Amino acid sequence: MTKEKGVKIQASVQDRTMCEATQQMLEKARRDGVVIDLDRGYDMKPCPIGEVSACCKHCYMGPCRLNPRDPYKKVGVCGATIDTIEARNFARNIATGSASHNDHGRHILGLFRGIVEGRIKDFSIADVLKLEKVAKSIGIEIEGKDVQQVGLELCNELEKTFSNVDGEMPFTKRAPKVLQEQWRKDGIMPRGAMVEVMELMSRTHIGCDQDYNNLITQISRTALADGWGGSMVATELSDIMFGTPSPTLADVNMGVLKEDYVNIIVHGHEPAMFEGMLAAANDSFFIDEAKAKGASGINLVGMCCSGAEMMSRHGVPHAGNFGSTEAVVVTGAVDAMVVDIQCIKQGLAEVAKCYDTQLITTNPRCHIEGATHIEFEEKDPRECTDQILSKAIARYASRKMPIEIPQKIQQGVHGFTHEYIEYMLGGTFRGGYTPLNDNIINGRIRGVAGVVGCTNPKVKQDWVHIELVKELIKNDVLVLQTGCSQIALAKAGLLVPEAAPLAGPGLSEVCETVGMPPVLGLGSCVDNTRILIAASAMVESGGLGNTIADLPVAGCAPEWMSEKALAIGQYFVMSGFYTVFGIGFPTIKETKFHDLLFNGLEQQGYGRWGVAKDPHKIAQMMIAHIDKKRAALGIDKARERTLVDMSDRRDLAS
Ligand code: NFS
Repeated sequence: MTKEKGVKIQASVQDRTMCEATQQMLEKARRDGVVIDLDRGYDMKPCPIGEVSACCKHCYMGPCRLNPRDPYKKVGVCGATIDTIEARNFARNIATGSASHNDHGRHILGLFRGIVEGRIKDFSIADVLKLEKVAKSIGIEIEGKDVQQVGLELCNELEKTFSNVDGEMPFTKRAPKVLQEQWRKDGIMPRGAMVEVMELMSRTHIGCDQDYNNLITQISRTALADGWGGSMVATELSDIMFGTPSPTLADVNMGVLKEDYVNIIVHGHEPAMFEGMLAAANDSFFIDEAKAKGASGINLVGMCCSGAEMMSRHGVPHAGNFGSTEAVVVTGAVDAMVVDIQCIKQGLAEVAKCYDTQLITTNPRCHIEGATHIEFEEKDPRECTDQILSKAIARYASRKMPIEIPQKIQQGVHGFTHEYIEYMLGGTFRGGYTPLNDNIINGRIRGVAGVVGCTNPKVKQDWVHIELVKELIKNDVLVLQTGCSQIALAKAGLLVPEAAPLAGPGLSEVCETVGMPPVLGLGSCVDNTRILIAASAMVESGGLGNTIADLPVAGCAPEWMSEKALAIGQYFVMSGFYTVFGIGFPTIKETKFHDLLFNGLEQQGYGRWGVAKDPHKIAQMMIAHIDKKRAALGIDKARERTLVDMSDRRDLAS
């Protein structure tokens, strides 16, 4: 076993993570002499200049470094100011984040086209109603057309999401009218993702766009091309092909691994590969094969975002979030770790080697040195999945490692969607967002928050997520979640209706009446688009203003780390959300570019950015914003009255 050079292990495992299963595995890794990401992360001292984006390496006259403490003292060799440097760096982060989601969305569209054109036989359309609803939402006439024809027309229309060079991205039609008008007026209505990313990359070349006020337009257009483009295409088409989730009970945490089973973890972002694995793992041939080798069966579990999707759609157990992907291998119980794209740490290769786990890459976009590559193709999924199953069974049969599985497991309800929220609050006959809006107007629900995104080993894993969400619900803020944040709260036991008493009096009353948890899990990171649709439906329902920026809502990525998270944050801001990031932000507070992001955009009628490290401070900032919006809508008084009523009622009862 190897120990990485130069990594000093000082902090206790409790300082690294809130997750007890991950603590146990971190302890074991240290005993075994294996260094995993949680220790590498704490030991890394980030470059203080790069951390706040005060350096530029866009050309080879540099790299140029400015002084973060006195950012206007110097300029780059070409004369670039701190504002240009920060804006260009931010732009490239957004370009990468948006490109990642759009590449994923384009891939999902390719699969959908293969199905409707009859070339791909192993997948099908699972939700015809949703297909028709989505088609209608972007103006496709469905009357008298069969499923295949509607599918084909939807395909051709959504292709524009990526290939348009002018015109408007199809799903932007689903945004509130006022917001669409604003995007047009400000020249940030996204056209096609490829052209937006290309233009942003070109404008950030040395000697091109050197006014941060002009760069922000293309930054915003590229970010919107993510949220209202590739991410939304991925969510909607995945629902159509694999089924729209509805509340499903699922187990979360490392206790989902079973010592006497062949354990296979799928970790990544492509639901098609996971769906293919699920079908193959249920094949009696492989189950018999596993039994012949002494196993009780095959145990397929997920991690990270595609894991969150499979949990929502099929109740597939989930072993943990981004911060636990290396730690879970330390159990010795993982026979195969199967990965596709995005958020896959290269460090997995070394840890997998130490514990004799099969690390298998499956996507042509993501190979890892030291891993076995078995490519997954939708037109012949079994070619890949069957090889994986054989390798995992063989590894089970020759297990040499001692096995230690943390006995931590938590049940939760996952799989809420904007469609289900509509049904849950309104019922089949009067489904709609009116009951939610009414509860916001009468003050039982103070506002709605989206809490999403990664974990980051710069802070104690899960801690900021959990503290923040607890504080929000205590203050009657309904919380919608996705991705690794949702898993953090699921492990903490908040995704169950029984968590209602942790909420404030108004929210808990609504939860108890409806039988829902105060924290609703919506799925993976691309499923953040469900929050955009839900917010648009709230505007449409009436009583809460004319655009998303009027709503008493806020968003947060408490432990963000990726460029995708920045792209998501920017599309939320440009859709009207106040969006707070934990950890830190790649700008310097005293710069004009920072001021534009944190104040200027709001003055233009959009949302704005916020940043704070402490979860209680973040909660205060989000609640203050929600209250500001309530006051602007004139519904702040209603809430005061409701709260007096509630406490009066309690007084009477005591
Ligand atoms: Ni989203 Fe962060 Fe990754 Fe998913 Fe998890 S780390 S930006 S939540 S798995 S994409």
